[in-house]
Amino acid sequence: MADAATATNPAREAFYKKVATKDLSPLWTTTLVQPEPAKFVKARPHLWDFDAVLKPLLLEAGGLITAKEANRRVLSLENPGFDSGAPRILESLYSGLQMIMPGECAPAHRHTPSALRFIMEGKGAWTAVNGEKSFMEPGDFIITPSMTWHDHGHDGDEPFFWMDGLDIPMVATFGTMFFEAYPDDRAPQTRPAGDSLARYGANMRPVNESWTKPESPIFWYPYSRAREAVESLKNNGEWDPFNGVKLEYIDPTRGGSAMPTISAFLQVLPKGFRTEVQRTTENIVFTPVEGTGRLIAGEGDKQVTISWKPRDIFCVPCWVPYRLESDGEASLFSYSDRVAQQKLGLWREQRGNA
Ligand code: GTQ
Repeated sequence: MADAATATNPAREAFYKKVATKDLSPLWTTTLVQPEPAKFVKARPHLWDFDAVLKPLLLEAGGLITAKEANRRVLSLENPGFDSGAPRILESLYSGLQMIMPGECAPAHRHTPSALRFIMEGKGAWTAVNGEKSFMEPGDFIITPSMTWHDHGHDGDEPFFWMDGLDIPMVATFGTMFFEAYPDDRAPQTRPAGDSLARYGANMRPVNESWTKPESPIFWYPYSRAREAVESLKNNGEWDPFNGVKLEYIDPTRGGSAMPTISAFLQVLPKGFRTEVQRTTENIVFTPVEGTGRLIAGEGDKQVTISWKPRDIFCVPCWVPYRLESDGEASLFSYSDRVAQQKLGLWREQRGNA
């Protein structure tokens, strides 16, 4: 803004006060449109430690409140760049860590935000989506599409942890927030476990069945299958210098992302790999499954080096340059708002230094 436009000027000040009483503001006194994301994006690269922080605090919460009382026993990840109160990990994305204890029920509900689960630790818990149960194993990726009934249960004998990724901030921007509780704790089971994967998960589809919804018909993407795919490509030695081997979870009926607003990926970095620097407008949440390494993110005096290990959760905000380093071989799950940005014509990337 030119100094002349904001310099003290009694006639202008009087005018600004007057327009404010009419629910108006002069655009020239505001900084609505910025030259680049760094001047606009508040989120910072940050890591939440699973073993030292998330798990012990959730276990403590387990002694204070049941899953049913809490509805969802979740600690929401609040990026330190934002004011507290409307939890989000990045400008457009929500992330939380959820724990369910043996025998507990997280009651059935549905909402307009789309959710994904990425399984961190435990045995014997399940999520039911649209009448179909998925038994969850560490590393599995599960989707809960917008307005599908879902409840979580646990038949095992140890605490069970998963990461929730939702598009809550995007839905909140539009104002299109709806939530309904199901009248009973459990929504009815109408299809056998594994049904959606059998129908659509074998590079085949049921004859005479059409699929027109904006999300994948598959709810459950087991880690074993995804890991096997990246392993084969890894063994063929085709490394992308920016991402190692990185595959996206897709909707097999269209070939696009599994969810309409969130993209999800599994990538492998070979032993001792250092990716080249890149930046994209994507807001990205990572959680390592196997291996340890570092995230180097930001520029100049804002650059940070963050060490990661399995089940930690870390984030890279829009347009922050970053690279990843692995010690031994590593695999990382990530989700981002890439598909939403691409649909809106906003996505861009820069590979290497400018
Ligand atoms: O499991 O449905 O972390 O509705 C936040 C909102 C989890 C869920 C969250 C939710 C859920």
